[in-house]
Amino acid sequence: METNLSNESYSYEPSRIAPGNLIQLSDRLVNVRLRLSRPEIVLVDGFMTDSECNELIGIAQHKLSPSTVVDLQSGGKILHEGRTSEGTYFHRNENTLIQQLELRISELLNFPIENGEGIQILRYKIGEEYRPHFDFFPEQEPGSATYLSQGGQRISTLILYLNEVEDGGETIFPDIHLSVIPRKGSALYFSYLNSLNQTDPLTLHGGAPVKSGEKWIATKWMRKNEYK
Ligand code: PD2
Ligand code: ZN
Repeated sequence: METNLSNESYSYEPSRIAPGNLIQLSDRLVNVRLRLSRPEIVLVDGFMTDSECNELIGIAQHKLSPSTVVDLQSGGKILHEGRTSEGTYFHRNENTLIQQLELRISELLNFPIENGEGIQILRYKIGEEYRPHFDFFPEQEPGSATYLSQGGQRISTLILYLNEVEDGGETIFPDIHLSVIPRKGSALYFSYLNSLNQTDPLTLHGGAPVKSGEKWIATKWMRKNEYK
């Protein structure tokens, strides 16, 4: 399969996320604030409590290391000037908070926990950014093979905003001219793989440089198949 280059060839399918302004999950009622259908983007408020956000930052902050990107030739992980944050991962089920979040995410997305990668935490300091990129793996590149062999292609991303950013740090979608301003406890979902294995080129996105304060997020990527 090739990554499609024109939006015309991506076929949009019904959202996995329930309709309505309020979505009742087993432990929380969350508020939908924005829905876009092409590309599919959903913004939800009240996904995490302030204390959950603080706790997640607290357990991540002592184990950060410089973020990497995938080298498309070798499949290795390399440092890159386009991604200057620091980050860390938690395995699925690693602790009680992670377990609760995994369950909540799987209920919001109506998708199995088993298809999720471990939650990634990122911290951006002033000037740090993640330049526009796709979260799916380009299938024609040799370096993608290792990643695709475990769980298949990524289908969607959920970004959880863990703090308020004084200035900058928006999640940007340059091709559709959209900026999402981080809000503590909110969740931003976007999906980019359909049942025909097409990937949506309109989901090019990035993390704009932080201008003042710090930015903390958690990212959950879902795969097409079970991820071990
Ligand atoms: O920090 C962000 O807003 C951001 C932007 C783009 C995070 C990611 N991508 C990611 O974790 O993939
Ligand atoms: Zn991304």
